Amino acid sequence: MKAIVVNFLLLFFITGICAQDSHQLWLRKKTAIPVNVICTNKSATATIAIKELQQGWQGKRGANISLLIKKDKALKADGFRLTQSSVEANTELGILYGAFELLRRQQTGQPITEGISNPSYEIRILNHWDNPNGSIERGYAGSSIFWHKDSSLIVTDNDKMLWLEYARANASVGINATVLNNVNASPLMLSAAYLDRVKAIADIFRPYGIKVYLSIKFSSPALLGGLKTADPLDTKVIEWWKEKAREIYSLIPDFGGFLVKASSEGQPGPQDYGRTHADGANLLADAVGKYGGIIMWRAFVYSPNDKDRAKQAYNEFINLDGKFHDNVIIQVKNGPIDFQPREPFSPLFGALKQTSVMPEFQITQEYLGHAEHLVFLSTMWEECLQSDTYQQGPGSTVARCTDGSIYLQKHSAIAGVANIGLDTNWCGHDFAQANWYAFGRLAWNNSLSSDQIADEWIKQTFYPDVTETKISALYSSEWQVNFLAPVKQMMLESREAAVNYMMPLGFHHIMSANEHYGPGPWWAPARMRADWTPPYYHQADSAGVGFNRTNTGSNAVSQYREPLASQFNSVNDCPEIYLLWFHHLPWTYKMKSGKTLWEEICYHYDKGIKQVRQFQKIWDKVQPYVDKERFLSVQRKLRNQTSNAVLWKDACLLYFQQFSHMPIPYEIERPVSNLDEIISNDMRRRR
Ligand code: GCW
Repeated sequence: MKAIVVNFLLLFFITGICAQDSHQLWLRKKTAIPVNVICTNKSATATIAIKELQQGWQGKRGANISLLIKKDKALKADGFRLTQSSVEANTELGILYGAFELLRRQQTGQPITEGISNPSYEIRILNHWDNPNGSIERGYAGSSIFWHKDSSLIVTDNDKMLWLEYARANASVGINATVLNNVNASPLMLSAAYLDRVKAIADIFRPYGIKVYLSIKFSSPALLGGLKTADPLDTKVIEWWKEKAREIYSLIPDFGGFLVKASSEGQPGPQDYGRTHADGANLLADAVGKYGGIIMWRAFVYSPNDKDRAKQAYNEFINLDGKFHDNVIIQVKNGPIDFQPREPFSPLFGALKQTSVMPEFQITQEYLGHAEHLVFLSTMWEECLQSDTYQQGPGSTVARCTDGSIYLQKHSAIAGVANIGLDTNWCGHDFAQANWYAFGRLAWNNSLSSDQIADEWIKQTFYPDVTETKISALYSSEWQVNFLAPVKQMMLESREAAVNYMMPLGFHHIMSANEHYGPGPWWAPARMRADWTPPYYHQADSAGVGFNRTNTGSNAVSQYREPLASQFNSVNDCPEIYLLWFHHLPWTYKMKSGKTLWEEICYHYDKGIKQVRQFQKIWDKVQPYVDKERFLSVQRKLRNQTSNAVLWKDACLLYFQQFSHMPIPYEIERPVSNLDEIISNDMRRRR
């Protein structure tokens, strides 16, 4: 018996695979090596930095490391300077971020070279779409960590513990702000009882440098304040917001500001009173301005005043450029429609030249398989950030148009719609944690590569626990070849795979209605607003498929700066990844590969399935390197992902075949379901 126990322990230590709790994210407990941290600052933030270094140090035993706050003109905001033996910064938060960077480099085997690191964006913010009853719009990882299911506002010890862990995780990647509630906002959020809870959250977040923001309902002065109107030019309304701001800032002196979804999808807004977005945003900006508050005003609007939804946000905002007050930032989704698996960048980026503009990414996978599919979104965000808008000549990337490199914007920011809930692993899927991580890293440095981000995340999240002597061995070990490399390859390919089996070649918005999981290109109930139905987007008929946004169609191409407008307009020059976004083409259209458009569509769906099957193989093979709990959970999800990918392929190919009247190429695996069954199952779910 004794021998069995000894053998078991030996195995445990050799492999180093202890059942790591997925709750720890990329911040797994380590066997720390002693270090001597020298720091005269005793603030709460500095104390956290000291503790983190002591608990996570993987460098030289007994090293001296000093944390120094000193004026350094090369450093921006909470940036930091690293040397072999110190972290220097202008602020305490800079020290904390520097400490986390030092630890990250040690744990990921990157050299500690001397140099500075400045954040790309001043505000790096998560948006939680959490409701006061604890539900989360488009949330797939359980209920809210901020609001209880029974709507109770009592702050429990468990709440405090979670908020602390959440703040620490965010600070470790440089996220410094968060919006605590849904953009489809309840007016309740601004009532005294709710503000008390917001204060409790803010107090816990403060040492970690996380500022709290709230989403507001534009009609709050009427709904909460009992006024007759919420007209932004009404003096009583103006007073109401000023008074509300005073009340909030007396509780939370460093309150960040408001996020606003107005005149969009049924939400009230300034347009209800014949006013503009600028009137609405400036009203709020003036109320919070004297306290240093910010208004993030969303450009996700699409009143059907143009036949092409993709053009509407640009049309509503472009003439308001320069009309917003300095503390307003216009928050723009990456693409012109709505977080689809692939969209070209929104033409508002770079086009608004005298207004601060911030990108909004969606970390939660509303359109990308929820918490069931393994999809690493970093590559999608990288694609958007690196897209060239040409607005100020070549090189005017979305990143540079929003981070202050090109335009003299007063504030710079970037938002990510969070994928966080009460699930033990926070995000529902163990690999969805990588998307939270990636958002933070890109917000800090918008030119990081997805390859580097995935590399860092895997090393910190799946690394076997190592000791001082083993760390270097591990970097040259088979772990890299057998685990790191294949898993990284899977992550980096995963978004393209999802595009292939869901919406390849520029298809968009053909998912099933409401829950946005699975295919639904047929869905078009009578009397439904057309631009909420898939046929509006794919425009399939016997003549062909795709949305004509060229100058013979909606002319959405004209919202892009040359040379892009001409490039997107020309069927020969348009990148094939956007082909059906911009063009309506015959099924027999000849693609660059020599195949017909129909064949190319078929091969893309098929490729997507092959890719996911390959992911299953990769994952099954890495079993010896992962703890059982995470291995089985990811394995099960990959199985679901594959069957969902097959459903996507069958549904889309069989549906579109009704128009193309062409055979599915014979070397491709045949559909395993019938279209009428797929549709009737979909309808049944909906009833
Ligand atoms: O994508 C759509 C979602 C809505 C969301 C909206 C928005 C919060 O389906 O659930 O509402 O976008 O971004 O406002």
